[in-house]
Amino acid sequence: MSCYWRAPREKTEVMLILSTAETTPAQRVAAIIEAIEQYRIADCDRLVAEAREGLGPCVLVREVFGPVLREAGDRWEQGRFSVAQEHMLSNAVRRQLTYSLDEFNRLAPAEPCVAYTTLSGERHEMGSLMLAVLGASFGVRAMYLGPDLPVVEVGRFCNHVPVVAIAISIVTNPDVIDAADQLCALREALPVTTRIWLGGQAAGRLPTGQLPWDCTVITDIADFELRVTALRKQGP
Ligand code: B12
Repeated sequence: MSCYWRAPREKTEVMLILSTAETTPAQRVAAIIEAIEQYRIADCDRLVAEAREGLGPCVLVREVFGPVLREAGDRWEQGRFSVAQEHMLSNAVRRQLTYSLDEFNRLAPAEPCVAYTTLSGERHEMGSLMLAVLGASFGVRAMYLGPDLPVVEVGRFCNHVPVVAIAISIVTNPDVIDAADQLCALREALPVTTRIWLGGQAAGRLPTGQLPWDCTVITDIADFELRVTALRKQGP
């Protein structure tokens, strides 16, 4: 349990902020949103870090980081959060996810290895980073390449590093970023042995008939978990 006193903002206000093993994911989400609402950056950072320390990666991603990012993003779209507030959260979450990724990767063998990225024009990066953390937590080394990557660059990377699969996160409407064309070019740029995994909230809208032969659309995290677990058992 961690517990500390925050200096009161007004003479009458004394706030005890508690975070215990019993704090539910929904309470964590509400506390983080409240901290951002009031521009309490240090509290936001601390609450996000405590969520990572107190929860396993699946619950963390599905029940805290996913919902809190969506809530903050929706408020930003509605004009209720400023860009700076949205960035406060994204930065805090990104830092903690990167920390987790390093920790899990240190424990995972060098091979097999899966790379994670998004196509050119796709700036939504958090789903990809979260998936990399989940993959590494299942014991399969994760190379997070960052978002908005031209397929030529992805191909160049995979021709230097033995990557068994490249996981692509599709969030923006696939028509807008010509996802099918990019995926065909990606297939050409990759070694034949590298599989293409597709997922994310707009992956279901991909024109399946126009995709390269070996693209697999992974519809949920349970399916992803099965695939990375199979890779781990298979070994290098
Ligand atoms: C934050 C946000 C942004 C931020 C992104 C910041 C960042 N650094 O990532 C910014 C401000 C940049 C942004 C910009 C835009 N955004 Co935006 N954004 C969001 C928001 C609010 C949250 C997205 C997020 O981080 N989700 C959290 C993650 C964890 O969830 P996730 O991506 O679904 O990932 C999970 C799963 O899907 C899965 N997964 C993800 N990838 C993969 C891959 C594989 C292989 C597998 C198996 C699973 C998997 O695992 C993850 C963990 O569970 C959503 C709203 C929403 N309801 O989602 C809109 C949303 C995604 N954005 C939207 C839009 C339209 C835009 C803009 C076009 C807006 C504009 N007019 O400029 C631009 C486009 C930018 C671009 N070119 O990419 C739309 C997309 C609609 C569509 N499908 O076309 C949404 C849905 C908002 C809406 N209600 O309309 N956005």
